[in-house]
Amino acid sequence: MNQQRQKPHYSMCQGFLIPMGFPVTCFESGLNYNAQPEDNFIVTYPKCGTTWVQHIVWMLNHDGEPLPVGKDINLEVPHLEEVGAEFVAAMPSPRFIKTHLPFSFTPYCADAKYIYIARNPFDCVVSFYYHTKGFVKHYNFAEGTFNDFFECFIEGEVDWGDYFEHLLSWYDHRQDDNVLFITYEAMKADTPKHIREIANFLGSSYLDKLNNAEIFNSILKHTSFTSMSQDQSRWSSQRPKEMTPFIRKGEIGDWKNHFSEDQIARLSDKFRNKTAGTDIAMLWADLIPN
Ligand code: PPS
Repeated sequence: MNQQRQKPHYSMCQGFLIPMGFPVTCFESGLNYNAQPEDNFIVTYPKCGTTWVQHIVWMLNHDGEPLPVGKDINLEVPHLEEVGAEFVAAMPSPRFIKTHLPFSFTPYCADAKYIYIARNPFDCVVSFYYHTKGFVKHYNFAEGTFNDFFECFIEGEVDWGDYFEHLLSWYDHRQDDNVLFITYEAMKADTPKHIREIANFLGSSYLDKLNNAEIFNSILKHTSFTSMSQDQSRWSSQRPKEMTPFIRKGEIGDWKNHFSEDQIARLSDKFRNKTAGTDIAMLWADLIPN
């Protein structure tokens, strides 16, 4: 019997679907934030490694101290579209700011820095599914299935829009001086190297901190999947306790436990079509189907 497909619920702002809990006025003002030369943006399509990098930069900025319980990473390294421009502008400089916006919508300043993290779309959609199911008051999708969500994702009918449009918009800028383009998978393969790369990109004062072995080891330890799995209210205070945790599996290839043959073929086709003429497939050469 054909069951009717469920869809997450969203609000709408400036052509974007947004989670229902996000004040539309904040989203709108976030788009108009006046980026400053000392701003550092962490930019991702949802579920591609944002929180991991938010915590790395927060710890770099706090001499290796982990984010204490009771604080919320999305206020410390605030999510621009959630808190709005006024909140971000009132922060002391240098600011560290999270955004999920595609390049053309991201507030731009030639002297600001942008760290972009990409993750393969197969694992991204699985992570995004659990996210959407879990934040009940944002999406009202607690009963939705992976099949339901997959259809929304492949049509680009999810919050922040189409995965591929987002990736392509930033991939075009991967060699800009003020952009650091990394992948979630590369970070997992060699985390110390990428923590160094992030620190180096932020500036010599951050890189110097890593010469202190205590600071470096503390950052490595407290930003590991195991450490970040603890005290998760730091990253997801609004997630009901009974739902799948926000820091969920942190694996490469979990998509194999969720996709049907047909879904593999359809997402692979979309991947091929959307990225034709680029070498994006090389980012995940051994990880995803041709
Ligand atoms: S969000 O909601 O867009 O900000 O989510 P985001 O932080 O981008 O992505 C969440 C996924 O990242 C995984 N994660 C990590 N993986 C490895 N190491 C560390 N330290 C880490 N921290 C977060 C998290 O588990 C989500 O992926 P899945 O596949 O769902 O586990």
